[in-house]
Amino acid sequence: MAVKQQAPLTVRVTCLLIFLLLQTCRTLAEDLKWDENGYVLYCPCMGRFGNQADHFLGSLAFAKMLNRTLAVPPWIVYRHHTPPYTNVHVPYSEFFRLESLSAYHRVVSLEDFMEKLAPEHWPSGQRRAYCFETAAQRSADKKSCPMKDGNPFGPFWDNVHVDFDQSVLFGGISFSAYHQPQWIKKFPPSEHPVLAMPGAPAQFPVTEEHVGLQRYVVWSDKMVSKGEEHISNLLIRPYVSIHLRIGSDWQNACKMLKTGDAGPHFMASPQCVGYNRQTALSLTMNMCLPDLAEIRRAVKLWVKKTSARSVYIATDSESHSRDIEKLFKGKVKVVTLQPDSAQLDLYISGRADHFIGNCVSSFSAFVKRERDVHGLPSSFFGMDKPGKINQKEEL
Ligand code: GFB
Repeated sequence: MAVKQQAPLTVRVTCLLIFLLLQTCRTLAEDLKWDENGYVLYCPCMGRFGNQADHFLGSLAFAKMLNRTLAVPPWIVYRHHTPPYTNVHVPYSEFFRLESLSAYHRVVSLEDFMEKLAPEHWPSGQRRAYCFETAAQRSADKKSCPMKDGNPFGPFWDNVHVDFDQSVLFGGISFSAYHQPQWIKKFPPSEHPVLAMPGAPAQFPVTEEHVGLQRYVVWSDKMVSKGEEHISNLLIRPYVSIHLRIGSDWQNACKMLKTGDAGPHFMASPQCVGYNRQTALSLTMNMCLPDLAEIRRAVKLWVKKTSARSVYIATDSESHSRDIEKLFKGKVKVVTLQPDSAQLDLYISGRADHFIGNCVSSFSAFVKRERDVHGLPSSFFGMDKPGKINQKEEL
């Protein structure tokens, strides 16, 4: 009699787990049901990662305020100097867990919305764009929302194969909670199921009340394992991470401080000078564009305070790693990633024992918010204690 041989237990358990995983994935994908409360769609068309992240938090809050599902857009990554030389649209879930957002509010990825819901519920021919009357002034007939005019607008909607058929204009209304009743009255979901906008329905920088939403922006498993691998292979704890935002575009932006064209509220600066315009601290040049002396001073201070054994440098330009190495006569390991990766820099900085950021940069602001969520300490160049200008600079 032939005896039927069974696969070893480990193989059977693995197969069962794979089967269950596939089933769960299939259920999640098939479970997408149309939300009668409506949707918010937008293009993260302003700025690069840090700007888009600030806008994302406000947009999430806006969708919740209107009780609509947020169609989470991909990140727009600009590749002007490296192949493919066009914008890359990176799905949100490549960097972060989409599921973690659900603890705050209902979300669906824009890609899933387009693939699974739009064909039936938002078919082409019935796609309305919503924008401020002032934005429509830029169009040729002054009545159309400039949804696809230029870069990154056109490529963004082309990426999900969307053309707009009609425009709905509005005015005298803002994205803040103050105008919630007007939004609901003006655009009931029964008549306006999909509010698709040319830009984020949010302020930049993120408002103080929405800073805490960062807790729902949780790194994807892939990013965690890549990031942790880099930390354990390259760094020795405790480590201090610094963000050097010193490239040419930044040098130009910070010139506005010298010419007096920028007040204390300049780009992401409310994070360190304070959100209240009346009581905001002044913004010094070292807080925007720290010189080498300030970089060395701050690094030395925090390495000493934390007894750091390594320093991680995230930079958009020069790393100054030699200068920093010299400060510690080879006793502290100095690390910078080559080739650089914006998201790995953010991840590694987020996990450091201390972080020195740039007060004006929204790239630094992402790290600062995440660290605040986890109760980890941060400071800024030119501001050792957030909310208190360094003594010497005040003079
Ligand atoms: O993130 P972001 O909006 O911050 O834009 P800011 C800066 C971009 O520069 C990042 C790169 O998204 C990265 O692509 N970058 C900056 C870095 N610092 C680093 C770094 O430490 N490591 C790596 N790998 N990349 C705003 C822009 O930048 O600055 C606006 O969004 C405008 O469009 C303004 O240009 C002047 O708030 O610093």
